[in-house]
Amino acid sequence: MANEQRPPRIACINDLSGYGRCSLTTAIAVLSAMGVQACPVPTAILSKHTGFDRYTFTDFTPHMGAYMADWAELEFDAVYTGFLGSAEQIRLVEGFLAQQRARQSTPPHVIIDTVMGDGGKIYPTYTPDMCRLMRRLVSHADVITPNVTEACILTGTPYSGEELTTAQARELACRLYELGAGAVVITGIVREPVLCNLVYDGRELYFDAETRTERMFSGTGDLFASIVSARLAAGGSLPEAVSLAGSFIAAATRYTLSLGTPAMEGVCFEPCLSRLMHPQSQEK
Ligand code: PXL
Repeated sequence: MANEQRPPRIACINDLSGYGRCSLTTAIAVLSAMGVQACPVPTAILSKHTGFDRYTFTDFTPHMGAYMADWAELEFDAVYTGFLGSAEQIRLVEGFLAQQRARQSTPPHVIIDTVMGDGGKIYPTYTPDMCRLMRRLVSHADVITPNVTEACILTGTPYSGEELTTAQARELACRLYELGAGAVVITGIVREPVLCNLVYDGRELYFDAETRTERMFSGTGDLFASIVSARLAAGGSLPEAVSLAGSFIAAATRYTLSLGTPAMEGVCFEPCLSRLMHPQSQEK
């Protein structure tokens, strides 16, 4: 739990994509707006995210071990992981989690955003060995936030689109939960006319619904996991965190649609950040 003398502190292990609003640029902005100290561990440095036709990619794996070892005396209220670019990085994250657990009497919240794919396709950087290690990594999480594609990959379920019946969604959530995380949130399930996030903690299962907008934007998964991580680190409950994340993304997406910017540029969330500044006062 956060030390009352300072803001909550989160280690954010994710890539830095210079353009396109995702991963660390999103996490740092959102956490800061929510009064949480964002401490980044870059996994890779890209000029733009991989949805663009052209980008540069610099793998940060060789530097991550020393970087995180240098943090051995620091204590984090949460560890939040996103895009991991190699099998070695997944092992390094496991080591960092073990280091943090060994240090602290109250272990950190662990939020693993299983960034592995989208739209039924696995990202080209993801190898079968990384999938195996990611299945192992999620067993250390308090909360995992896969989209439907990632939920299918993790559970070996054939992907048949983002639209799921209640029975299919329940089956997917139960199979994910069996991988060992404390709670599972499957994001972006289409249940016309709404878009849902399914929450399952081994006891309760429910859908948190938002109005569906006509277009989808990249980086919404990063917004979602960042908001959930910040609320949990600040002592909020998972249902409250999921509801805040869903309503923020819906509002910021509607605003972005009104601007007419390209989907690749992500959600223009910056002018909306004030909605996150006092989340307790935000009603749906
Ligand atoms: O938003 C997920 C994400 C994170 N990091 C990189 C990406 C993407 C999605 O395309 O390319 C580098």
